[in-house]
This record gives sequence, structure tokens and C-alpha cells, in this order.
Amino acid sequence: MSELWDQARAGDIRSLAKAITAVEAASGLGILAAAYPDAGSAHIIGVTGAPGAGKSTLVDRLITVARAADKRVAVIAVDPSSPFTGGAILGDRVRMQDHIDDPDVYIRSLANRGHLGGISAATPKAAALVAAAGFDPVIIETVGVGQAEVGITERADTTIVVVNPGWGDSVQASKAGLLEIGDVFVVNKADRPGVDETVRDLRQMLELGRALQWTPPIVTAVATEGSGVDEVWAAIEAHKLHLHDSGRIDERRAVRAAAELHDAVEVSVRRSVESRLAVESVLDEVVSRRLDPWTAASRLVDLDG
Ligand SMILES: Nc1nc2c(ncn2[C@@H]2O[C@H](COP(=O)(O)OP(=O)(O)OP(=O)(O)O)[C@@H](O)[C@H]2O)c(=O)[nH]1
Ligand SMILES: [Mg+2]
Repeated sequence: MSELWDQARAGDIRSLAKAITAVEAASGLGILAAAYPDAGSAHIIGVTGAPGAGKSTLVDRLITVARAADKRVAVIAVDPSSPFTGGAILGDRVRMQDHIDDPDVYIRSLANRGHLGGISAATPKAAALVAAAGFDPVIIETVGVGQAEVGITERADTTIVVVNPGWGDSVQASKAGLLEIGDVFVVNKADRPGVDETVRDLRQMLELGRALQWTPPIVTAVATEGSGVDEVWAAIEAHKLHLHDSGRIDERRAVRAAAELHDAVEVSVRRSVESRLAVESVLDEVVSRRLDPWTAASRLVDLDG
């Protein structure tokens, strides 16, 4: 395992892919332990928005801009779990194909299975590994359709919310909890009607919502044509500068560390309890009312020692 990680860190992409598979499968704790100390400096960019808003197309364009600035870029795409969008994994690969032969670009799709409140539990692990392997920035694409799903991008350093022009899109974004978490807003598909109204709606809602040290810029883009993408990148860089100048980067990362610890504990406890439930007769005792569920629970998680 440690040999695998040494190779990954030395730049071997196949080893990195294997290492991510290992940590995704809940083995590979040793890899995480080795990687974590080096995972703290990469800038994490979250890209979220409704299904089909153009997130992958935008990310593909952002990779090109980042490469021009000589950055090594990793992308983690978290697929929606809906069977109706089962083609998403392939779709992301096809869309980001331009970069497939570039050793300084690493793209990984993670299934949303085994999720925790809509968040793939594997996402922060994969992000830690690619960051420790020297990729910076790390871009995480995830579908934001409800409060639970926005969780992962909330833990990014810079969160991009992608919306489309048209009546009600900004209202939908608001309902999904996206307005609170956006550091940069992108009105993508600006080749369609209703751009000005959407920008105005967004600006109004953002002004209502919060008093801020950082005013989230609203950028219009046509990702398919690459227009507006330089402006999106500039907004990301400006936000990054703001975080570092103000010292808020440390706060964000402390909050993120706490959230990751919280999630990891939840997953570990659940796993250990479920494995005990599988072998012990506790459930039978509860079913036959010889034991109540609450006492059973406290015994299962060892609250009494
Ligand atoms: N007209 C227009 N179409 C766009 C634009 N950007 C993306 N699209 C198209 O919108 C569709 C969805 O784009 P994706 O990049 O896959 O969107 P996504 O948000 O990643 O989608 P999911 O990952 O499935 O949620 C594709 O057919 C794109 O070609 C744009 O600026 N204008
Ligand atoms: Mg996508």
C-alpha cells in the first residue's frame, strides 16, 4: 500500500487511480494517513448547479485556462445517483476528452453510491489524495439539487454556482440552498434569452441574503464556445486572493476539517454497529420486546463503556 502511494506521489497516474479505488472501497487507511499531511495546500474549487446546467462543459474549459497558467489540475466529478442519468460517467469523460493525454490533468468520476446525505463519502478522500499528489487546483463537480447535495461544495475553498437564463432558475437555485454557498455565480448558456433578468434576479437575491466581506461576482458565459471562461477563472483567482489576504482560508479549512471528521465518525460508527448487528442477536431481542431499541442502541455503540 505504501509503495503504491509512493508511486502515486511521484507522479504515476495509474498508481494514483489505484490508490483512490482503494480508499473508495474503505480499505487503504494507510494511504489516507500518508497523504493527509500533504493535502492541505491545494485550492479546492466546487462547481455545482442543477443537472444539465453546463458544469462539465465549463469545467472542461477551466482546465484549459488552468493549464495555460501551468497548473496541474484534478477534477472529481460526483455523479448523480439517479438511474435516469446513468450515462453521466461516460458523458464527463467524453466531454473532458481534450485533456485525456495530458499527464498534468487527472479526471475521476465517483459514483454517488454509499453516500451520506447525498454526498459521496469517497469525495473528500479522493480530493485529499489528488491534492497530496500535487494537483492544484482540485475541481469537484457535483449536482446541487437540494440542501443535502450542496454539502460537499460548501467545503470547497471557492464554490461556483452555475445557473441558466430563464424565468425561475435563480429561484430554483435559491430553494436548493445554492445562493448561500456561492462565491462566484455563473449564468451559463448566455446564448439563450433571459440573461439580463437572471443576472438581475440573482443580484437582488444575493443582496437580500447576506452582509458579506466578499460580494460574489456574477459572470455570464457560453461554456460551449468558451466565452466568459477567462472571467470565471479571474473571479476564482480573486476569491482565492481574498481568502488568503483576509485569513478566512484558515477558518474555512478548519470548518471543513471538522465536517470531514464528523462524517468519518458517522460512517465508522454506522459500519461498526451494522457489523455487530449482523452477528449479534440484538435485533431478535428488540423484535420480541425483550430489549428496547434505545438501550440496544446505547449498547451497540458502547456508550456505557
Ligand atoms: N446552448 C448552450 N448549451 C450549453 C452551454 N454549456 C453547455 N451546454 C450544453 O448543455 C448540455 C449539458 O451540459 P453539461 O456540461 O453536461 O452539463 P452538466 O451540468 O455537467 O450536467 P450533469 O453533470 O449531468 O448535471 C450539453 O448538451 C452541453 O453541450 C452553453 O453555454 N450554451
Ligand atoms: Mg456534468
